[in-house]
Amino acid sequence: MVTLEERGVVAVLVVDNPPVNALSHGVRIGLYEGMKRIAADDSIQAAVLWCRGRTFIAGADIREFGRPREDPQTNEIRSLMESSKKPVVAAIHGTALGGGLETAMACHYRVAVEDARLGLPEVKIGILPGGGGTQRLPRIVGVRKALEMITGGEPIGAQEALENGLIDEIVEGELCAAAAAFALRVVGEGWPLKRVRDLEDKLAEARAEPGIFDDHRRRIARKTRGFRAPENCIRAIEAAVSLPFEEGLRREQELSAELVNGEQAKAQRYYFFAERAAQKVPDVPKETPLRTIESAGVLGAGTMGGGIAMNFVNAGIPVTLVEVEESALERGLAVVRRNYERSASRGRFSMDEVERRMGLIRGSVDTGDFADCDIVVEAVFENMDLKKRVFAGLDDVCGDNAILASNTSYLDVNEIAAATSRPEAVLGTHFFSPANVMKLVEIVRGEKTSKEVLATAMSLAKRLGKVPVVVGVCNGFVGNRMLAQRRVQADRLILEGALPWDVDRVLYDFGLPMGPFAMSDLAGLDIGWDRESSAGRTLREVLCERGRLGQKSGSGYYTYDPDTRKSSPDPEVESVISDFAAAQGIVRRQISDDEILARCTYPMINEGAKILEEGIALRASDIDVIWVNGYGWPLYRGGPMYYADSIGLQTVVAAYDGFRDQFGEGWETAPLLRRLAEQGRGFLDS
Ligand code: T1G
Ligand code: NAD
Repeated sequence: MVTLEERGVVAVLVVDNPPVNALSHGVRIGLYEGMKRIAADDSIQAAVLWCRGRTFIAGADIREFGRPREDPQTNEIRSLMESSKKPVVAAIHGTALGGGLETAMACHYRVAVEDARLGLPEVKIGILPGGGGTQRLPRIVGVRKALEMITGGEPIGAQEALENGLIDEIVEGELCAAAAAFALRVVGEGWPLKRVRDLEDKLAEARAEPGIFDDHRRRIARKTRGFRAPENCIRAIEAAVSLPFEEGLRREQELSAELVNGEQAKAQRYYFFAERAAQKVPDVPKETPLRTIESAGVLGAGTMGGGIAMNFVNAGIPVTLVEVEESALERGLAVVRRNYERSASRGRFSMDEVERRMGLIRGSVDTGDFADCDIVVEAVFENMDLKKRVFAGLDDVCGDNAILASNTSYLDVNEIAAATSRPEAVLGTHFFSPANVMKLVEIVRGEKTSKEVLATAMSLAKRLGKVPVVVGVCNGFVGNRMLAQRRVQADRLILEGALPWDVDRVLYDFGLPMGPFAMSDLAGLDIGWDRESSAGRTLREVLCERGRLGQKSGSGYYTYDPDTRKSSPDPEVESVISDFAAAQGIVRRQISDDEILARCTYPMINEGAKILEEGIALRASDIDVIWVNGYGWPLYRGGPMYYADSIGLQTVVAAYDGFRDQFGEGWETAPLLRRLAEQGRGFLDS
């Protein structure tokens, strides 16, 4: 996995461990022995660390986690490099991540190609950079930048790395040769061997700013709620500032050990591979030819259409956005513009960039303008007759090779496809709201959707920076179908005795971004509500009749402060609920938090089992990817199916049986769930 190639007096350590040159055991042995040889061989004056294939070392081998790591350890290798008497230069292309960047930081110099990316993403898999990263990065880029990079986990580009001192030069031409030339310059001009461990000035700056860590804690509190790793990352960086290097390294090890074998890291590691597995469709091979997508169309410029158009624009794909009439088009375009202007005002890009992006959108009220689009995504009202009509129209105006996609949330994609002469080119692309932000896209595969069209949609979604997951046709697909089960229970719980804020609190504390009632208030209680036919049949109807339409009307399940928009529980809602329950003959009782959690999550798990049995989802882990990306299921709990396995399917089934005895109908377990529980198995090992 590692060879030593000599280029005159420069020895090149060549790592070749596809696909991402991870620091597997063989690589560690090769690097260790290579460094020993370099030290011993008098004809060698400098060394370059360079990787074959598509990337520099992308980190530790995640597959080796969870068992003891065999010697040599990477820290020993890094120590050999850093203390080498001959200069060592890292030559970076692709991504230098995690243990890869940590190794590069143990080199004396780093050079990179223009499009290289560098980062410490460990926090995303629930751990911290345990190879000296928390000690070396702040010494190079400063504490503030290191905090941001290590607790955020996002890589930075070569240009930014250069500005922050993380690399010494951006090189052009053949990387390995350029790095060897750089190493010769170091030797020839007698440059000092920069040992990162000895750098002090950036740490001194931070010592003069004692509030720096707590500021950062406050800044990331909302985003990292419930996660353990970010706090340990911060503590390790604090140690870099307050302790000598070797002691800092030991502290990093302790803080790392607290995380590595913990439940969160296990769940997040599982999720890392789940997301990658979701990109594979068993009967659609990697070699499936793709259709070319150079231009897109979006029909409907409402809530979803505008956001979907932004996704294309952000990826540099020109969009034709069509509405029924000018006024609706103008409204839609104004929302898009406002979103971009907000990003610009936050410093994400310039006002010129706003204009450039807006310039990629051609607004129109004529579907004839879709004629040259390679794909059209429909986002009109959720109504089957309307969808069939517009698809028949799209079929007429679009080119023979165009893909026709629907953003429907619930409707039968096969029926929509049948309205066209090209059902093989029709599928669902179910984006989530806000469409320009949420990563999930359920790719709904119709009975007749061709493999080529499916593969093209998957690849396109990735190009848009999304996480696509293939699902089959059924009411609500995977995500919304499971959500509906939770909704049924949430609505019952508040009649039986819980209050909306109890249910929301339990789910929030579980780690979800908000509970079902806060969510209703946000979306509006009047979706699908009709004043004319409303007759107080459901609690929601009663609230709407009282003008409580949700956040937009200042009250819904909660009451909202007109200035701060902060929500608070409302006695009126409490009395509406108890009156409504009384009218239905329901005697309210005390309901525990445990019951709330079980009744909200277990029916989702049960529905997930049905979805698997019906083949609507290809694998249990796909369901988890959907819930993490589309609904904010806490990553550190892996997803609902992983969660089910972690509490044990027998526990779920026993609770279900209990609820069936208590409530009767509606509590039948899915056969797959019962079968696996009886066999003592989980969804993920089935
Ligand atoms: N270990 C093992 N396998 C890995 C891997 C890794 N680190 N990274 C990727 N793979 C596999 C992946 O499962 C997939 O396999 C294939 O490589 C291609 O990946 C001490 C302890 C590098 C940006 O977290 O972010 O260092 O599905 O589809 O989109 O501090 O992979 O084909 O069988 O994602 O081009 C820190 C994780 C480790 C980097 C490439 N490093 N990787 O993206 O391809 S912890 C990471 C990525 C650490 C030290 C600690 C991305 C990528 P298969 P892919 P890609
Ligand atoms: P919306 O009401 O905000 O927008 C729909 C737009 O379509 C309106 O601007 C309307 O003028 C336009 N329209 C209607 N008929 C048209 C036609 N024949 N030609 C051109 N434009 C037409 O609706 P939305 O929330 O954006 O939902 C659109 C679709 O996305 C629906 O199928 C919905 O189920 C789905 N969806 C919505 C959400 C969400 O949270 N809002 C999430 C996922 C999916």
